[in-house]
Amino acid sequence: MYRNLREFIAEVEKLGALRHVAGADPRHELGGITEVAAGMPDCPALLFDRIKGYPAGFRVFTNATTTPQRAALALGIDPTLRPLDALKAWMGRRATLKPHQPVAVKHAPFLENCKRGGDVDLAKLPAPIWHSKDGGPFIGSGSIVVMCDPDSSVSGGGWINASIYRVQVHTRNKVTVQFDHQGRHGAIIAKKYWDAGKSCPLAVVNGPDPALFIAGFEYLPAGQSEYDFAGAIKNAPIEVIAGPATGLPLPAQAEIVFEGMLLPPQQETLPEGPFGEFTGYYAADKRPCPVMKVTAVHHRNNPILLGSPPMKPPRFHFGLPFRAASIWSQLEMAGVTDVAGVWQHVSQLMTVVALRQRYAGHAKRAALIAAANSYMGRLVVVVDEDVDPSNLNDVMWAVTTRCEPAEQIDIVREAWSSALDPRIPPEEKARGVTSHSKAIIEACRPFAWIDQFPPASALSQDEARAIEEKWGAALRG
Ligand SMILES: Cc1cc2nc3c(=O)[nH]c(=O)nc-3n(C[C@H](O)[C@H](O)[C@H](O)COP(=O)(O)O)c2cc1C
Ligand SMILES: [Mn+2]
Repeated sequence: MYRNLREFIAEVEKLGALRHVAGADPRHELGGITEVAAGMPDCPALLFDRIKGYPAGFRVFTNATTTPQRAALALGIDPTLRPLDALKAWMGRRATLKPHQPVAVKHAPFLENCKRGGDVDLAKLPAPIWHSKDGGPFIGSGSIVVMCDPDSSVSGGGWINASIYRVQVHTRNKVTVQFDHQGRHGAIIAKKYWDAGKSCPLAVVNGPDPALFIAGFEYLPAGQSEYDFAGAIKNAPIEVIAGPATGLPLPAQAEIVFEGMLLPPQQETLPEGPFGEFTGYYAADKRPCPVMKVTAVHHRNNPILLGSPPMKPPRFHFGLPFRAASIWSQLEMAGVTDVAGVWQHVSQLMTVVALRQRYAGHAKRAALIAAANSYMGRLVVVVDEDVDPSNLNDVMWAVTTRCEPAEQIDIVREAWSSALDPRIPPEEKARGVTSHSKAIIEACRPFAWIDQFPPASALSQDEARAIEEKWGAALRG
């Protein structure tokens, strides 16, 4: 498996999925190219070089894991599997992953170039302004923020949290780190330092390898390190080295690393954002945000920044809906049998569960569990097992032919959303409302007369696959 971002990029190139782009402007153009490419049927990964205003060799890599194929590659799962089979393979593996602790190494390529104190100048790095109305350049769109819980200690092998929070560049040595809510592990850890009247030591890892990028997105229990999860994905420990400024264990294979202090908000904040969001809107305004004073910057020669700007759906950071894999596994843990698949569409704003109904209420039971765990999603659909939940056309066929709206749509009120929800009315948002309602669409054949439901005329998925195997070559010509 790839050892770092560079080896991953080489694997992507071998699959024929990498495009090289020279001469793009980091102000709006680089983000625009990324968005257009993400909307193309093959959604290529992009390696930008000769970025306008920056020396050749300072590169930005985008659309890293945006297809099912590259998301599978990042997990070490066969990239030729059908997307639902790949997600199922991941769901099974995820449930049995054994945390793999990092291993300390003596050398880190990112120490090839180091600047400390007054020599720090973040303007030397190509941080793109991704979307036209963004409040500024964001170096951290796919970067990992590393902190150590003060109730443990770095030397004592304390809890290292390493997850993704966006990072905006403000001055030559100041960036902001944005927590969506106060329950984020980074927010909880920082507050412990601040409450003790201290700044919080932290590092921002730009250009992490994709296993860390995926781990940084997972909801892990407090106390569990994303490093251990990334190691488990790779079945090899993440190599770490103590940061020269903070002593924090930093991924030795990273491309660009900042170290510094997150200042107590009573001391300083800066207006952060706005930033184009994954829903395809700017639903959250500029707001005061914790400031990181950067005291050291390190980078490899010819560094590569991993960029993962949010984009209008269906474009999403990950081509396999990882949160759907968690819901699938939660359904199994809760004892819901016969789940054929779970998928999310519209950048995780719509969840679909497919199952073979065995008893009255089976489908609704699954739907309620899925709804409870669908972050910001207004739509949960349950379909029968013959419908491929990853195929939106198939799902809509079931919705339009098996669901009687007057009987099979339920609304759950005051459910889990966030301040990024574009549909919460302004006056409610101003009051701090972050909930919304969710529709559950039961697009299953009604269980009471399931045996009398008209049989489907189309081939089953297995029959279609058998035909494809036997006749596919003739059909493709
Ligand atoms: C590309 C990307 C950007 C993200 N940006 C943010 C962000 O700016 N703030 C935030 O709180 N969560 C963000 N998230 C979500 C968190 O990384 C994710 O929920 C993670 O599980 C939080 O980790 P924690 O449980 O250690 O706090 C982002 C996720 C991705 C994939
Ligand atoms: Mn965490």
